[in-house]
Amino acid sequence: MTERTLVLVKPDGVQRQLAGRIIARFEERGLKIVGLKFVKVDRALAERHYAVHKGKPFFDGLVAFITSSPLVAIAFEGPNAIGMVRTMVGATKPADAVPGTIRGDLAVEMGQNLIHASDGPETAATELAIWFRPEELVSYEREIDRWVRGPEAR
Ligand code: IDP
Ligand code: MG
Repeated sequence: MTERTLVLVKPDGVQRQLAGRIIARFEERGLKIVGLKFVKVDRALAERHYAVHKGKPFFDGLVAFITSSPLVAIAFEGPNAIGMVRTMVGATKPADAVPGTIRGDLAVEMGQNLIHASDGPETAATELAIWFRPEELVSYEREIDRWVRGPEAR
């Protein structure tokens, strides 16, 4: 099923100048960019995005970090995109993230694990609405998509 999911290249990714490389990994896989923006996050947006973690011991540090410096927000679309992106991102704790995943290749610190990715269909819908206005998510067809849809689409 075609899905859309939210990816954030968090401030550590921008600071380490890895934003392009991280976006490229999803692009190379074949996921389609349907929204993209560079954002200096304020506290209200950070608290909305991480509302599920409110009250946890790491919440204040997480909000402080994500508001400290700009990030890149991307909406990706593709077959089973939500789970596919999570698999590519790897475990939250970089020590547990297997090589080949983005965190497993590029991160060592839990608080600087480079990426946020929606963890299910409900969160993807909620998070995409937090980060993008409807008109900022663009539907378009690539030439290769016609081959996926079958002969009558070509
Ligand atoms: P996820 O990013 O893999 O979905 P979540 O459990 O949703 O992981 O946590 C959100 C973010 O909060 C993590 O990516 C990480 O940066 C941070 N975080 C989660 N748990 C801890 C912790 O125990 N200590 C410090 N930071 C944490
Ligand atoms: Mg999460």
